[in-house]
Amino acid sequence: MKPFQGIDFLQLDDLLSEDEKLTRDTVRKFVEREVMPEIGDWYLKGVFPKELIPRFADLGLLGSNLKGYGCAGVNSVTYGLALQELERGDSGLRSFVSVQGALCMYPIYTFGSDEQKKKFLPEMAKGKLIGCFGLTEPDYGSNPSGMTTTAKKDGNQYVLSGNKMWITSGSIADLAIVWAKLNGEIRGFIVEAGRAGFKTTEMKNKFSLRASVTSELHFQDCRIPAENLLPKTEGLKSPLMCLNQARYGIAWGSVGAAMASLCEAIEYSKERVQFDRPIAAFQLTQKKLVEMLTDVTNGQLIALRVGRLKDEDKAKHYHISYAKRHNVAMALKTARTARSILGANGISSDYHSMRHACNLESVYTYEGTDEIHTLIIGKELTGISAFE
Ligand code: TGC
Ligand code: FAD
Repeated sequence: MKPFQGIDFLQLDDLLSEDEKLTRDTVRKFVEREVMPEIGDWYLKGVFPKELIPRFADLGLLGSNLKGYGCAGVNSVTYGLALQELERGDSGLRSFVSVQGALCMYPIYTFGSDEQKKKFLPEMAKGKLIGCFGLTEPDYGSNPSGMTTTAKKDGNQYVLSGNKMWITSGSIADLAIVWAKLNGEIRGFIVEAGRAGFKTTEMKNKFSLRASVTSELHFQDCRIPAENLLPKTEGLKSPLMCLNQARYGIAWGSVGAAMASLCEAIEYSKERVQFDRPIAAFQLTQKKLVEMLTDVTNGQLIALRVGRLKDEDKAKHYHISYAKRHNVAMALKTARTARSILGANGISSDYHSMRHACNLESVYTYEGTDEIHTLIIGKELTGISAFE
């Protein structure tokens, strides 16, 4: 297979700075050399490649858009382009980096005390401490405000009880950012692995995101020091602010998975001969490819525009919902269409589009389902909330 060239039909590279392109190309080469030869095997075996964590750190990918504490401090577009390249490898790798940076380092950075920031962020940027983010519960997914996990103050400790489910990196994490109700208000807590009363169970039987660890977290009268409360958290708004960061990254990452699928389909269709002609010569195939190209290019434009808005501090949560919703649905459709162009070969792990499609089924659901983002945008459009 040829090295990945990307897709840039509307010459969007002209809108990127040299630094942005350099980061994109560096991560692209890393994925080409260190991910693509192995990813099919990792996926089939259901293994997350932990050996890549130091490489993510070397490349400055962990908390890369945060400033100080050993983080790279890049702008939102550079951050997005890096996630695009990672997810062109596999959504599970992008998931790991999103959770570490947007869902664990960001809340410590934004809601933490100076001591918490100094203690955790530099080690997390180096990949020496791994984080997970526990919001979802067995009975509260789309509606996290109903969560039943509680925290109670007892002297200079908090006591946590409850269960979290579908938690990325849960069983390999050194610390969990856990959202629980304290006197009825949602607050964030840092729970270090190994605390008495805190256990994790890996969820193994997945068809999707197989190269990523997904776990349940169990808290049974788990005592943590009072200083592990994230002091500036207040209500559901705090975890939703973290989700904005991660959803933004997904808007770029999903473009990467779509670009990978389109490139694979173009290349395959030029080589595969049926009825004495490459299948790329058939009008129906060309129509599929052109529609995929149009969808991918629209996704690129959306990600770039929302990235620039974010860098100007003008991105609202509904802009991010728009980008996540459009780009994930677009990527899922693109990956499925690419798989159809590959015929039976498309179901083999020698090719990538079907793995992307299987992964994107999770991406369509996590970080707010497609329906939830539809309703967030619907609320902005009409002024009426469908949730109340
Ligand atoms: P609602 O009353 O609308 O809002 C409560 C407060 O929050 C504010 N707000 C936001 N703030 C920041 N960012 C946002 N996106 C916000 N959305 C709302 C809102 O203004 C209000 O503030 P205030 O000051 O008035 O208190 O809350 P609601 O209970 O009606 O819920 C709204 C809803 C449904 C949109 C929200 O619950 C939601 O987004 N649900 C989806 C849950 C979700 O996305 N879970 C993701 C879990 S983490 C995950 O999936 C990680 S996957 C990781 C990986 O592997 O990549
Ligand atoms: P439900 O909320 O039960 O939804 C089921 C269906 O009902 C969906 O189609 C939904 O859109 C629809 N629905 C619900 N409410 C409405 C409504 N008001 N109007 C219309 N339709 C509605 N969570 C974490 O906290 N941390 C993680 O690290 C994490 N990682 C994940 C990794 C993977 C691989 C997966 C699959 C999930 C992960 N999640 C994580 C959980 C994820 O965020 C939830 O699955 C998601 O928020 C949806 O919740 P649910 O699965 O309970 O579905």
